[in-house]
Amino acid sequence: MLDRCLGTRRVRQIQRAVRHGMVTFMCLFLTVVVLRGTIGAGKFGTPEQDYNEIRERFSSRGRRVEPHRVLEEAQPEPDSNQSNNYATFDISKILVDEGGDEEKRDPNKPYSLGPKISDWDEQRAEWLRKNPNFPNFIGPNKPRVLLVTGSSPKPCENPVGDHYLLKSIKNKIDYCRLHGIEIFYNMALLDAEMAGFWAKLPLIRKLLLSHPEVEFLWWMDSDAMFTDMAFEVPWERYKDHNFVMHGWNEMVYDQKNWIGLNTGSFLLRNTQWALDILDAWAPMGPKGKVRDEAGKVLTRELKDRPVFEADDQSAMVYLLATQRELWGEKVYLESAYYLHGYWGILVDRYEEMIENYHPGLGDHRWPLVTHFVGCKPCGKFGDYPVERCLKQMDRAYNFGDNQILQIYGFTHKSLGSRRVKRVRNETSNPLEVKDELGLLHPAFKAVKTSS
Ligand SMILES: [Mn+2]
Repeated sequence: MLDRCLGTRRVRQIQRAVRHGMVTFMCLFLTVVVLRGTIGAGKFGTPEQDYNEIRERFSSRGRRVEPHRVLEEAQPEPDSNQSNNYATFDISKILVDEGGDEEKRDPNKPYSLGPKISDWDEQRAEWLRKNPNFPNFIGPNKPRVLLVTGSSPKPCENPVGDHYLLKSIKNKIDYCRLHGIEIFYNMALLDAEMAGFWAKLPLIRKLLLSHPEVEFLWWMDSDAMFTDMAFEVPWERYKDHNFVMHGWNEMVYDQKNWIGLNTGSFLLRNTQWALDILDAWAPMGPKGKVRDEAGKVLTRELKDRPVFEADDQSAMVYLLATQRELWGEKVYLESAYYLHGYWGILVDRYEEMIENYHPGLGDHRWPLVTHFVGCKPCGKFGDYPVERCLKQMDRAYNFGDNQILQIYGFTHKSLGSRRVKRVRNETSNPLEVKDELGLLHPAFKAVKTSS
């Protein structure tokens, strides 16, 4: 049919051209295959080729250093969005703060932490009865405890703050692991109105209600660290109390001193009573006019309080001092050991403590907690010189960490040193080693078994 249309000679010409084209294509294909094998194929190469290429790129002594430098110089400056340098990257580029969608509360309505609950004790008792595998006591006189701490959802306002937060949570993890305590680290602001020192209130309520198996919630600030890893809280002492804070009755009830108690480290029993005191505590919290006006009342009514917006600690002193008959009976102000210990009076005495005493005492001889009140390690400005704060936080951390390291036969070279040294020789009978403080298998960590 083609013959009839184009003539025999023309057909033969076309056939010849097709054959030539196929030969040319085969040559091209073979050229590509050969080149691919000799000069490398970049992203499409074998893993080995890719590895060699990466190694050459990052090796300053590579065989192809000179040609590479020429190539790099010829390349245009990379877009700053594409830089591999973490040190110069502006973190604010990826921090997205979706604002504006918060529902505004009616400022005329009083603030509330949540729907009114008045039968929590019954609800919780029923739940515990139905869930025997989640007992609120994990041993005789050993309540199930949840330690709650946290920090801002944003990176710290100074370059080392997050490192100190890391040390602080590592310190708490160590204590909690040794003492069979669960831990919750919060980084979410659950209620924008309760930002700052008030953020713990909505969080605590939420956790109490979600975890009926938890008997005690232990709040601890991120600027507080455990310095006595061997001290077990005397739970038995609080069997008739719902709220334990470090403090003194006279300073709170008689003097109404704003530092008569501390809310940086406290124990709260999971009860209806706890929900009620949270409700009574919260109204001074909402930021803005409410918090500012409440601050004036607190400064006027409490002893030695500076002028500033309402804070949770002052509000608690005020609540207890003005409504002692309502709350006082179930509040235990502890001063026999440092559930909270002010760092200013402790950190310079660590060497003296090591010289004369031993962990497990929890009090002025070996404080359970060292709390860096006023240091603001994650902020821009604190109330004390930064150098003193950071240096002493390192010392407190190492003081506590030495008790962890001794379990494994090590210790920090000094309280100011990150470096460690061996204090025990290795042994071929590792299970016969008993650590000095008995922290490897302490009685207070033992869990009851259903036998
Ligand atoms: Mn604090």
